[in-house]
Amino acid sequence: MPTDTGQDSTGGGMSWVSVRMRATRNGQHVSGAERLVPAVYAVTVSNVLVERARRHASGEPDRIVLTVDRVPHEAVRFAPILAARTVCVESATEGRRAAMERLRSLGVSEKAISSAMDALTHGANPFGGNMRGAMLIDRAMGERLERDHKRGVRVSFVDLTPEGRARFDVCVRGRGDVSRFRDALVLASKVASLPGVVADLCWSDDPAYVAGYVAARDGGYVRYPRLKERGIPFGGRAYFVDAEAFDLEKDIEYLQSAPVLIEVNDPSVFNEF
Ligand code: WAQ
Ligand code: MG
Repeated sequence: MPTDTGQDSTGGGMSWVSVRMRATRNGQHVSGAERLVPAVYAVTVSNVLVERARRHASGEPDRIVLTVDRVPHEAVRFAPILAARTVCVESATEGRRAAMERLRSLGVSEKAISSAMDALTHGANPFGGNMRGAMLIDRAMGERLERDHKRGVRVSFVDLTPEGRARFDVCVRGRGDVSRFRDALVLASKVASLPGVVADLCWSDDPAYVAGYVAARDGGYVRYPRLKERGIPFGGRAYFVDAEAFDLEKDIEYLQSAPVLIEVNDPSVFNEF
């Protein structure tokens, strides 16, 4: 997206907008997406998200809710994008073994790893099915720390900077549809910007999307092309935190509602993707 606003995107009095879209059919979630962009793009981006909701692979929604919030530039914070690399596993079994090994090396206990893997495998929602947000798990004791185990922690108010998005597009040109990878990398970069989070494990709940990742400030975003078998409708996210360093009140608030723009200052972050 060009920055032809006559203002530098890192400040200069520019205001921003958060645009969030959520589409449902018969009350069931169909798709959701969000952007954080200079206010002059509010209408353009709203159109893009509505169009996206209408063409979603899992069918046309009967309700699209668009939420547009103004975000003053003083409120916007910046965090670096995580470096991304792919570990070319050939099966879900091999992928999970590699992901578990990485989690161990990041200091996540066996107990915490197996409770997260188990929840993601069978649907992390205690009432059945998937959660809307992520589980928050004590990396040592393996206990769930968030209040609402059904919803979890939903990371929001995050996007690439306009310059970062342009650079991302150049780096991934010709690689097919990388939108899921991009959105996951952006979310993971916000999560990893918190010192109390030691690791982030995820795979999609989309039955056709079998890739997943383990992300951390330490070592970046490591993607595994296979973390589950095709056809499985369960997935989720687990944020492993250091209970001493993670402030339940303040850090959840940051994840859910602090506006954060992810910067791409070093283009070599995509070299191994
Ligand atoms: N914040 C926290 N958790 C979320 C959020 C969010 N904003 N969005 C989704 N989740 C949780 C929720 O439990 C979903 O069920 C689960 O994550 C999976 O969401 O190729 O597409 O949108 O490198 O299906 C990862 C691999 C793709 C990308 C992840 O997740 C790659 C994906 P989905
Ligand atoms: Mg999904």
